[in-house]
Amino acid sequence: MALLNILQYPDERLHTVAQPVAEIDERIQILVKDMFETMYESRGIGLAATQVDVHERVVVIDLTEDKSEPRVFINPVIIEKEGKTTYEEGCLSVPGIYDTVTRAERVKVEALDEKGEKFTLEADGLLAICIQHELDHLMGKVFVEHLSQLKQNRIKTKLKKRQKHNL
Ligand code: QAP
Ligand code: CO
Repeated sequence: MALLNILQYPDERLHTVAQPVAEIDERIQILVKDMFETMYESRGIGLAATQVDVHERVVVIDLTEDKSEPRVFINPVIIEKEGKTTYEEGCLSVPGIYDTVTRAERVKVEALDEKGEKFTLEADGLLAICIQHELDHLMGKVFVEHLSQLKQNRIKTKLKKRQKHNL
């Protein structure tokens, strides 16, 4: 297993649109394992392949404290959305920054699991928010892009300063 490097906003590679996974082979299974290890190590609840500079439609999510409910979404598509909800979101690619985003309250998602089996999931609550946040990453969108341009500029300046400082 291996820890992967997480791209930090405003890295332009976070705006890459991911391609569908063509075949769920050993390479994808290793990627999924490494993404879980990386997410758990940084105490996240969701990670998209885009964030580790792999531009294929792979997402991992585990909302639990004890790593007991790992969920894999390969080639996920949201097929239904309902309602509206707001949540104070964060992101492993935007460390230390949290702000309120409005999204659908419930989603129905179709995807493949790590064995290539197709499944459909109806989600609400935090899981629905996390699925939408991670699928945004696969489309090259970071949660701060739901905020005002003024807030985006402030966050960019803050993170660039911090990254320079840590060189
Ligand atoms: C996306 O976010 C998400 O700033 C997953 O210092 C967020 O795992 C979905 C994290 C909110 C739904 C609701 C962020 C860890 C983790 C940080 C994360 C940090 C350390 C964020
Ligand atoms: Co994120």
